[in-house]
Amino acid sequence: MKTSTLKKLIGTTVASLCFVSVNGLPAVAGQLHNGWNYGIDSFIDGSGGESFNIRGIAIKETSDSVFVALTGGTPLKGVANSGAADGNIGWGDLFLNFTNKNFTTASSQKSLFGVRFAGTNDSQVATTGLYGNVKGVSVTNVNHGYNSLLQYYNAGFDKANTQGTDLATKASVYSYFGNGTILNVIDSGAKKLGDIGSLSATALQNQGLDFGFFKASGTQTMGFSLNKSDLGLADGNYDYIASIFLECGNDGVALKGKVDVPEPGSLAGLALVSLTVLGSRLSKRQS
Ligand SMILES: [Ca+2]
Ligand SMILES: [Ca+2]
Ligand SMILES: [Ca+2]
Repeated sequence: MKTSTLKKLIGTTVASLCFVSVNGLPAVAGQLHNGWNYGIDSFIDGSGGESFNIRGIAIKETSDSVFVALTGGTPLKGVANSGAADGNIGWGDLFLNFTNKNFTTASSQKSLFGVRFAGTNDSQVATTGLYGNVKGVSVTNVNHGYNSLLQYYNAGFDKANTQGTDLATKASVYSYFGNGTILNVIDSGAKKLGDIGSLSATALQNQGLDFGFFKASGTQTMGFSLNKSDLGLADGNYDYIASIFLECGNDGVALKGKVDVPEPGSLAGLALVSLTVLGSRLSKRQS
């Protein structure tokens, strides 16, 4: 086969891969840019200033991994604060809700997934990682925080996009979280499903992350990756809502998206295999 024919074939394969990937992206929610799905948070709803202000969340999926990125003013290891029991206020845990029920229902039924990615926070699970059978519990009371979401809103933070662009109104936030206790870390009864990989701002940038496109870059950008197979989902498309609050409840953000779990040996998988084979043939020919 001529090299030009091979190149054409590879071109076709790449085009069909892109087509598959476009179809796998969320249809309604989020703001898509360069393979990432973004939820941009209000810039003026961080109680206590920029150290406690989230600016955005973004999620990207590949065939086997899910990447999560966060940006704002809160460092991964939190901020020293004498009002907190452990002298520090930082990030809570990230929750993933695939149930199509609201957060409070999914939490009380222990049907959330959760990720502890901040190794020094007040999570009730011992180590960082992905967890299943998750219920949320609140640690706002030991982090100089809000007793309820109602109290947070009444303290002057009734702004647009307080839970990001996907839960833009207070009514939609109350409908999802209720207006009571802010459940912000994984409870101790959760089951560990797998480890996560920590990702620096540079590593995320290399994955195409660009909060700057939305003028939403914070001074702190961090993230992690998890293995899709650790979620234990059968092949199919799954809508989810991802959400996170700081330990004090001083800010939070949510994102609606879709995860595609491919069937083993599916079209995308086969296309990827043939692309790899063709690519290696081509490079052999050229060498
Ligand atoms: Ca914010
Ligand atoms: Ca703390
Ligand atoms: Ca917020």
